[in-house]
Amino acid sequence: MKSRDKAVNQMIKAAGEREVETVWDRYQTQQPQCGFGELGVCCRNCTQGPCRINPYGDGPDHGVCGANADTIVARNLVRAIAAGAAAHSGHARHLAHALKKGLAGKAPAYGLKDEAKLRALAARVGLDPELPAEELVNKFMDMALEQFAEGEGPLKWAQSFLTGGCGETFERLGTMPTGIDNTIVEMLHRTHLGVDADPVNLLLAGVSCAIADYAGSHLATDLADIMFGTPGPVFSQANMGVMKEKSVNIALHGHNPVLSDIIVQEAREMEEEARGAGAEGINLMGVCCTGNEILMRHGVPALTHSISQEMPMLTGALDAMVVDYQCVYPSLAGVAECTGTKLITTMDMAKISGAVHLGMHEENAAEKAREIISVAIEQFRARQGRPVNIPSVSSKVVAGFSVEAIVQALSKLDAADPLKPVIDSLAAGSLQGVVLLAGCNNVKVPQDDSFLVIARELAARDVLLLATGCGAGAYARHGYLTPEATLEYAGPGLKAVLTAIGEANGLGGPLPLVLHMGSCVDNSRAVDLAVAVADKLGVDLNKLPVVASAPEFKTEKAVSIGTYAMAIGLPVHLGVVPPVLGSRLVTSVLTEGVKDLFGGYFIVETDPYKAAGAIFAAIQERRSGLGLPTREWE
Ligand code: NFS
Ligand code: SF4
Repeated sequence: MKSRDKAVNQMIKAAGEREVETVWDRYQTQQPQCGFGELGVCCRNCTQGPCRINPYGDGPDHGVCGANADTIVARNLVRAIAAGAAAHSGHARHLAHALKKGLAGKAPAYGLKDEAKLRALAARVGLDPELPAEELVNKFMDMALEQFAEGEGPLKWAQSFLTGGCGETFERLGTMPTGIDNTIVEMLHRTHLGVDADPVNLLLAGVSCAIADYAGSHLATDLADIMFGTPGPVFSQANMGVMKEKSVNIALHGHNPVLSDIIVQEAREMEEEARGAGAEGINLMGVCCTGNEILMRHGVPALTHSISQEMPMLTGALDAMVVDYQCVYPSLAGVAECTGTKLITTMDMAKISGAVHLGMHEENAAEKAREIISVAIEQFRARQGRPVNIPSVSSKVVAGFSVEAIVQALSKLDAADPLKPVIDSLAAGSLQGVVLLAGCNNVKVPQDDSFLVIARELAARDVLLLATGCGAGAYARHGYLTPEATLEYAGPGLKAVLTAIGEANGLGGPLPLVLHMGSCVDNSRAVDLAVAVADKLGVDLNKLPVVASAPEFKTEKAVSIGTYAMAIGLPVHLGVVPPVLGSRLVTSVLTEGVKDLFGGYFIVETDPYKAAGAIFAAIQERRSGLGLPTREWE
């Protein structure tokens, strides 16, 4: 089985018929994959290599320079964390530049949209929230940009948004970053030939980089909210059935709302032009995290996610796929050529040969957005008369659960103390705990399977589920972001809690089984929620019955997120084995040693049923630590 998604399977069949190569075909041609790479024991950090260590003892146990398996595995892992942090913080930096230019009158598409969010954030980072808006936003932006440079003390965006206990732990262990960029750059330095060869020292630096990743992610979420609005509940749809044969179908793929949000705004103005070309209208849809951003803020339907990103083109009805950066497969160019879709790259730092490049800059965002939409309209004209094969598979979706939206919904139960109903339910055991399901799909796992199994197993046992990234996308495509899913899969305690909140908000039924909190940078939203609960209880995050899980993770960004989730004190389940098993030392530090230092730790389990059991056990351990009633796995 390649995917649990019916629409994806229909398109895999279509790909076979048309002899279009997909991610699953290429995975086959890569077999057998390199065992040294899988274990993390190969090094290419200098030209004396590549070196590899035989972990079974019947081959070299040192590289040419003398680095052993522990050093090599640790170095490879922490470089991945640095790359992830660079990606998330690059996304934040891009938004910061856009808003800064917008405020200076140089980029008319950008400005302050959500003043209430700005004021709330300002209070958190120590600015006077009562300042006039214009003065405040400028001060805020100066401070935001300072996060990238090396400062004197602890990184403000890490310290201000975590518990006091986290900050103290990071200071004590020397893992609190002083700036985002210098922390990432130092990792490249450390992992150069002949610098840091102490695996534990390297891993601690990896944690520091991951905390910088958290700060960068939080900043990305914050800036997107103040520029484009903080999400609130939206109703939409997901999966390839959202394509419309008679409309101009445009998929927006990548991560940064810096362009996609503007395209959503401009498309509203260009409906006439589309109708002039014989279309019924413009049909925007999202892929991956750019898709999550515009679903959360505008209710734009979610088309597909992660490993199935090639599939929508095979319908023959996709006129354009517009990409920004991250998680965009270069293979899209080849598929687009076969299916006639215009693949449009938009960032000068992320081009793909074979694609049309329309380089977007902050100054010309709206103009470029219109140019992009015009290309799609032309392609719509060109495809008339050709058959399409759109799977009639789609699900209802309720999304938009920012922390603000969740608190707002909870305030209908208790206006004075919105978190109280959740905390009371956790204490009483009608809610056992909270699990954040995050991360990618991975070609090594049948698409969505682990996400779905873990959610069903945990929901039935009264665990509250949050989701982000392509994980949230998986739940969207399978109908798990609906009240119906709550009625079908939730255990009695969870059902009662979600129903009470839903009814207090006039929904006439429960909240969805899984709450979609946004893209992968929006994991910071889930952390905010956990921090609010921890602060209210007066305990640290590493005491809460809260677990993170990345059942099908793939990217370096996901490695970085998993590491910060561990560092702030959460048990973190990984459903794909990370390339560390070549070092017993590194493996034991990550699964056990870190527990004493941070409270969080990694649970590696590829079987989703066993993983659900392990996650539930981690929740019970936390409950018992807090003196709360525990439950057996039944
Ligand atoms: Ni997250 Fe989002 Fe998806 Fe994975 Fe990629 S799109 S940022 S990294 S694949 S979840
Ligand atoms: Fe080999 Fe050391 Fe060079 Fe790595 S840094 S390739 S282990 S010699």
